[in-house]
Amino acid sequence: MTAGAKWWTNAIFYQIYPRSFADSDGDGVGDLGGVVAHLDHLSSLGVDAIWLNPVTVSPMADHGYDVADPRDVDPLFGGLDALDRLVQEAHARSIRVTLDLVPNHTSSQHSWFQSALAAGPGSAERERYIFRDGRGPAGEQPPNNWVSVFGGPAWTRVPDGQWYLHLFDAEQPDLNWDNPEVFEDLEKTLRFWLDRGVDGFRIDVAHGMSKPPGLPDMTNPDIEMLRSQDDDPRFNHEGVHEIHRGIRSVLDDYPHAVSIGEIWVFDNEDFAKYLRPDELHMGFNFRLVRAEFDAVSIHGAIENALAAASIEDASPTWTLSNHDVDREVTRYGGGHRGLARARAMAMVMLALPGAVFVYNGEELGLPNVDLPDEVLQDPMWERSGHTERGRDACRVPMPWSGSAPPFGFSSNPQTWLPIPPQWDTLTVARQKADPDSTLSFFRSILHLRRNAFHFTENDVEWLSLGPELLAFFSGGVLCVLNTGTSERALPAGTVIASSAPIDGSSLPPDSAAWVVTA
Ligand code: TEU
Repeated sequence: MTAGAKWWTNAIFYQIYPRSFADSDGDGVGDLGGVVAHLDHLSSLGVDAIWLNPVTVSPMADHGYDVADPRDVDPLFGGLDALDRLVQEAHARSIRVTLDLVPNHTSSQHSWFQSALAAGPGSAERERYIFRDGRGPAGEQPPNNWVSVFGGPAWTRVPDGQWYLHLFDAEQPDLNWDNPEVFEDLEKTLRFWLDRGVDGFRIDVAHGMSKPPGLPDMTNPDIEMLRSQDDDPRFNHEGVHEIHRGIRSVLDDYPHAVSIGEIWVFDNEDFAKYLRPDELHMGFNFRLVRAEFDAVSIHGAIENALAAASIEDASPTWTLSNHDVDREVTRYGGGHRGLARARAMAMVMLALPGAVFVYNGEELGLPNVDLPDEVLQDPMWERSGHTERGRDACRVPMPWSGSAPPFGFSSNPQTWLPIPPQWDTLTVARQKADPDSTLSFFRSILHLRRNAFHFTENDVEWLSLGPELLAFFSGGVLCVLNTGTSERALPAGTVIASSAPIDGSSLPPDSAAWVVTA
């Protein structure tokens, strides 16, 4: 680390989806006690920080992203005491804890929304959300044509005839960020957690919150679910930056704390605006998630992500998967080939300067799971009229040990999503004992990222080794990826790691190597 660099500059974050990590109380749903029980797993990976998906009080319509009380922990996850204990135990192992903050919307069960429903049109209570009269002679049409990210209209009508906006599920009404009370309450939430020793926040839908005056129609309401466009009026409105400045002014009172925005904005200049010195510390850049397994596509994603962060001299960020996208093993084709490519891409990601985010199960090489209709829980499934299966497939609980489900995840055989029996070969216990496993591979490359790379700048030096080869020097190490179909020669040097067995002089298809050339 350079002098004055913040702890997150080249940090390894490990994302925990709490429902799916480990269950300590036998209800079949993961909880914070489960996280504490498995902190050794995180220590052995050598992660610097945890990002916990929401654990605040919630009816769980969107598994915690519908927050009913932002300043308390849901009993399902063990309550506030369990979080305090996690923070303490993680800190004792030098692991930081960052929470998910959900400022765009609340749960419809939040006391504010319940009072807004009771108080009626024109009331101060309704001004905390986005209520409007409908269009058409009797107001029977929604106020505009916006669609929900999860499918269907973004408006729901209440019994007195008004409509309220929800960019996500109907149980997630959007807050009215033009109302100063909304920021005042968020400030309380930020200080509440930071005063308890939390190390920062991943900010949900950080490109949302602010809405354009008059709520103009979308030009493309037929947009795919979970997608938005840079000129989409639902997101990335200029007013969002004032909100981030407000958040930053609070975080600056806690210099140890980091903010990382979930920013689904692809124009580099627009993306960088979120990273100005008085806004977010870092922003998730999703180009690598969207890249094909193809040297040109990956090169473009890395170049753009580096360029976007460098506009404001921010740390770049890298992620291959999270709880909203298909697992990379599946995205890259599934089976042996998907796994080989996922391992190779992990080496590309871990060779890059900046913060990296590993999603729980990625270190085991977990694929998506084909789940039967009757177990699906993502609100997208219902809202899409059963045409989109949603994100459950990448949220299946972690297999820890044993030879049959629930694989030590829970004492309860009824886990919130079923774990496939085929995962007996993928458990942590089994992989730990096998030096050639994906887990052993991850441990070794994570360790090497910390010890063999010396990142001094947020840039890489590209090498041209031929088509279908991606090659770059970074932190003093050469990373080479072969996205072609034939074995290719490696430059001379010492191979310090490879994603597949290699003889030292050539690189098989679908694999990567780190080479020290000096
Ligand atoms: O995700 C936001 C989300 O759904 C994006 O994938 C979406 O495509 C984008 O906003 C469009 O620009 C976050 C959480 O990660 C997700 O799990 C939640 O369901 C969602 O917010 C609602 O809180």
